[in-house]
Amino acid sequence: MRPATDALIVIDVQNDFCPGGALAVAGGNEVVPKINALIDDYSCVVLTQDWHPRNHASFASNQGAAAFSVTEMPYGMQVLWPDHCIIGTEGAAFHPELRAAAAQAVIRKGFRPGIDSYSAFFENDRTTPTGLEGYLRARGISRLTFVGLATDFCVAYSAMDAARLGFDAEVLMEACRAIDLDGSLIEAQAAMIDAGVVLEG
Ligand code: VGL
Ligand code: ZN
Repeated sequence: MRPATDALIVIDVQNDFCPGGALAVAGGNEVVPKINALIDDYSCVVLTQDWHPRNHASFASNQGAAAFSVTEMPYGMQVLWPDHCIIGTEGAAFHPELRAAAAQAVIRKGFRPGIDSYSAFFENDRTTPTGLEGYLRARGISRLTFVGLATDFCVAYSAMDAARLGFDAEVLMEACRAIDLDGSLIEAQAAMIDAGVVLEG
């Protein structure tokens, strides 16, 4: 058992990011047994859930643009995604084999139509908080292990924000899978190391 100051942060292990889903990550389902095996070691387990309204600005279909193209939003550059993780749908549900009932908190993100939210801590403007920081600090937690989907987007943004906020942040790479769009995985790995995130496994 890890000390009470440690938390496991499980990023977006949802049907739409697994094979057969709307924004499938290769091997996304493979993280599920690995994460399930870690859960009992942590006294604090938090899940994040990508949670978008149908009119979300990050959907290519709402911008008349091609999926995986890039556009400029008021808050910066934004990849336009296939419609995914729509509020209340099966695609937005956690993978059925994930031990989701063991989590004490679920942080939903990306529910404001005009702004995406990769990080578990802040929306993509890098300033609007999700509330996770306060939750963890109130519980006296200082060390975070990140696992889940996708390594190069939501996991990386979350781990880098954690390091920036002063948490000890590690990413267990074997329990993550990447989208890997135009070298985004290599870039994200370098950026995480620069930010002081420890990459394990
Ligand atoms: C994610 C793209 C869009 C992720 C979420 O979970 O990494 N990526 N929405
Ligand atoms: Zn999303």
